[in-house]
Amino acid sequence: MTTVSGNASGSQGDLPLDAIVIGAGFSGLYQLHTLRNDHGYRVQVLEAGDGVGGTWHWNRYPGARCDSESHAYCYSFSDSLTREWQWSERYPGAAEIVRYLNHVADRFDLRRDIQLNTRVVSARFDDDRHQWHVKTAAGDTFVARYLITAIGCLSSANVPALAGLDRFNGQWVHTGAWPHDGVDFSGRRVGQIGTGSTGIQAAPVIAETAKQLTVFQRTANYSVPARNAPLSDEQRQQQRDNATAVRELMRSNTNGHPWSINSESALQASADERAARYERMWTDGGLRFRAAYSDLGSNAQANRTAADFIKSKIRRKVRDPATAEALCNIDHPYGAKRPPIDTGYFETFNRDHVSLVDLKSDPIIEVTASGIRTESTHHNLDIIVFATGFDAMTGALLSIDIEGVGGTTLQQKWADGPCNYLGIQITGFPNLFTITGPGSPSVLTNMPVAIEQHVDWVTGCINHLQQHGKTRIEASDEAMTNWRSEVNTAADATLLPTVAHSWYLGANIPGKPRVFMPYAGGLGRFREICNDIAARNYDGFVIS
Ligand code: N01
Repeated sequence: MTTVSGNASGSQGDLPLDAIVIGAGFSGLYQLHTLRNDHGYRVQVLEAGDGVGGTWHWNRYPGARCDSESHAYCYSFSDSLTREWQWSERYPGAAEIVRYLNHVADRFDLRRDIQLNTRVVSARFDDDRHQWHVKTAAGDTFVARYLITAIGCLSSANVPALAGLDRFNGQWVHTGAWPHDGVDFSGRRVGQIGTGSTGIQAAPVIAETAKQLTVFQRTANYSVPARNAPLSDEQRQQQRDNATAVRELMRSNTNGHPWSINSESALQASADERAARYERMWTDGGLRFRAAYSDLGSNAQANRTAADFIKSKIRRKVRDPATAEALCNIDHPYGAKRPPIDTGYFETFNRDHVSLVDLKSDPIIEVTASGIRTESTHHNLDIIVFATGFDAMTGALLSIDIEGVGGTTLQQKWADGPCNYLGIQITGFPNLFTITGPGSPSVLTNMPVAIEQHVDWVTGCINHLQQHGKTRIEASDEAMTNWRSEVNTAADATLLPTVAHSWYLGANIPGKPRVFMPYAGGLGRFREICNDIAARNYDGFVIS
């Protein structure tokens, strides 16, 4: 066992590392860059994977592609990086994002402070010295003043506990931990469980080579065509020319995407106007369909107009009427669960070797040695693909044994669900910052924009402590309780909490406390709140 420590460039006297960052995805890379390159702190990044890339390092399933547009799904902190990097398609594929993040790691000389293949298993706060002691699976200990988790919101894979899975003689894989040497579907009978954003991306690509694909659907889902396409030189030039204006827009609007939400109500438009607008947005494709009217996210009646439009499109695409009805039997408002976008998802069900099993009417009983048995049928399978999502927002944090003041663990603190201040700090866990933690806008936004906001705020906070000779910051109980009600109030102004089975509420994980996790008040508003708190000497935090 080794203990690693070192001196910051004069910044913290004889203290060990200034900061330990867990994770080398979008958050971890930028946190390292800004703390070390911009401000001279000594930082160590610990990353479980054998490469940088975070989410995109692990999610290499067929069809893995970002739903945000490439010119927006990237860093904005460096103008020269923005000018240099050339995206190839409207939406970046997983491999291209991994290439981009590797480029960033090289471009900003980040690798020398990133230790790969290093899984953090525990972290303990030393209350006397105001330091975090972080242990890895290999038994090494790292010590630093600050601990920053940059471990992603969707990084703890959810494999449902299906009876008999251990007896299955074929291969099974989860999309969030995809084998890096790929999975060969050719000539194989594949069962895919899950029809969220991931499943909807994966099914059409798996169907291209599989002998047979059976999609097991528990909840039918909306999807709008992505309309992915290669970017022309002209489009790329236009994006570069507009980069500054688009960056300002993304930083100040609700969801961090490069568009504004139409300010008109769907209910004030005539039926013809609505149809024309939805048709236009459908043709343009992508997540911006949600921005067609101001009240789609907040008014059930307005939402139904968009939902009915999408269902009419699904019915037109899918030839078999029973399959079309099962795909349209959607039990929630459009956008109240994270809405996918797709490339040929519904059309895939017109292929002879692809079928849909509606688990609402024909639930899974067990996995057998040779497939999946539902109530009515045994489905013979060679490969099972779990596109069953994640223990979102808290799963990865709680998988590390984090011990705060007085030996209280994060598991104990969050036994009734996550509670923190601004998504970033938890009472009893001083000097711990959780980038895009529960209570932050994160998953309701275009992630890199939300990540940059959180990271910049943390860096500003650490600078503030440094400048004032302070070594400890902790959210107050009152601030944390108030933030919980702010998160609830913001959610209640939308249709998001009306869906009982969404992962936003933790409902996809048996036994997980039902707490609406992300902040739904919008990224622009969140940024103002965070800036205001910092300007008022970090109001709500106890600094010592
Ligand atoms: O996971 P999900 P995901 N038996 O939880 C089903 C982001 N993302 O990986 O709806 C049968 O959404 C479950 O059914 P139900 C994005 O934020 C981004 O698809 O719970 N089925 C559902 O159909 C997204 O929201 C990109 O009833 C079971 C599916 O599995 C988030 O990741 C691309 C089951 C899980 O859907 C997660 O998406 C992809 C069971 N026991 C994903 N358990 C980008 O482009 C679960 N299901 C950025």
